Amino acid sequence: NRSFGSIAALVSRDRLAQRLADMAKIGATEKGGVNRQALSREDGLARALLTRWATARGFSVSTDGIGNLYVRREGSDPTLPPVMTGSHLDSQPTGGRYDGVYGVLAGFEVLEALEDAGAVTKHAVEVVAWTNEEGSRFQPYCMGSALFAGKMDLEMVLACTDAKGVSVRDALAETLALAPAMPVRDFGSPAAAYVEAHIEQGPRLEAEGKTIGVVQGIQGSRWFQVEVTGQEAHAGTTPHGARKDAFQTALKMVNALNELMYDPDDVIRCTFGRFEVLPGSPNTVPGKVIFTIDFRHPDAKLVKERGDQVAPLIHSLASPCEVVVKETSTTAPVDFDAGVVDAVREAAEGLGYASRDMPSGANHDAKFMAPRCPTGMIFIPCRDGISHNEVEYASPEHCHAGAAVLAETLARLAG
Ligand code: HGY
Ligand code: MN
Ligand code: MN
Ligand code: MN
Repeated sequence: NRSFGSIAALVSRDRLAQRLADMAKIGATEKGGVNRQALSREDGLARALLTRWATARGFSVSTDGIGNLYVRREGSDPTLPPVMTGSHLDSQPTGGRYDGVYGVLAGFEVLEALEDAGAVTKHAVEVVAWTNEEGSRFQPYCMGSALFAGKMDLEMVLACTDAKGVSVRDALAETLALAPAMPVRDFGSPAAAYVEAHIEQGPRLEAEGKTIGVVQGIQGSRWFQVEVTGQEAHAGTTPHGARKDAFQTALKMVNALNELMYDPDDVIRCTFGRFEVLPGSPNTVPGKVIFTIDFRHPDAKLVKERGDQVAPLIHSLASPCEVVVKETSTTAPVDFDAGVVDAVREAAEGLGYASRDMPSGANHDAKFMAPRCPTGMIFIPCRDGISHNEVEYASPEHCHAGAAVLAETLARLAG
């Protein structure tokens, strides 16, 4: 009962740009980015703002045991599962104004366009703001979508603590208190499909002058946390032969891991994002080092085989210190549903946007939705391909284009 493009025509570039600007005020940093870490006060304020916007438009809101925030526009057939979209409101400590937020607000813009059109969809359409996609403050990442998909245990997640020892359980209670009370749903409610819009966080679309990325899937990734324990000692009096120097031991491990992960084709990704040397005093031999490993690759076999060598290699280099290696996340590569991928490509072509098929190097909540229901993603370019950085930027035109493609894709899937 709707012609192609009729919903996209009501997607407003300026309304979306304004909501992105309003949301970016929460946790705004000096350099124009955001620090809105998972289950922080800023995260709670962002959820409260989205909740206010949703109820002002007559959409219903609900949450679940980990604080995922669902904004729902009813369909004509309540027996059908919703078509879902969304992303995350939490950010890196020095994050940008678009990573995650764009997908939540592009989804919200689609709900508004459907409402403005007085459109009747068979399926309800829901926008989700997933809890802790980033995994920066609390590991593992994607706690919200993983629990929704039945891939993590709630008690284990609630017991996770940040570097200061604050638990997810306590942080969640504080965050939820900042938004109005709302109905709580169980995990694992059915979904007819899930489509997530996101900035590319890489340089390809911009380099090729393409507006839309038709995402084929997401590479595999394995995260480790390594704790090396040696013995604090006096820097002036302790012979090197008598030291249990946690830094020197960790350094050997990192050098060996760099060799293990060396890839002349530059496809492997291996990042030591956190590296803490304690106590951090110039004249005390380091007694403890904590470091993280973020290893990724598109090939499932290589992710398994190369990833399985990490812990044994680290243990083989531990002496004279002690070492504990924790694997905090393991996710295999996922391929998105061909039907949804085609729907995204046809929407982009139908609306006249230059597009290209491409993989995702970044993890997304769509990784956990893919085994649950037909899933796909839409990328838009971001300037210089920069993300996880306060200078992250996507133009209003590209934000609008992604939301228009999302609108037509969701309208088609919602019937
Ligand atoms: O780490 C990731 O890939 C995601 O952007 N948080
Ligand atoms: Mn993201
Ligand atoms: Mn991110
Ligand atoms: Mn993500």
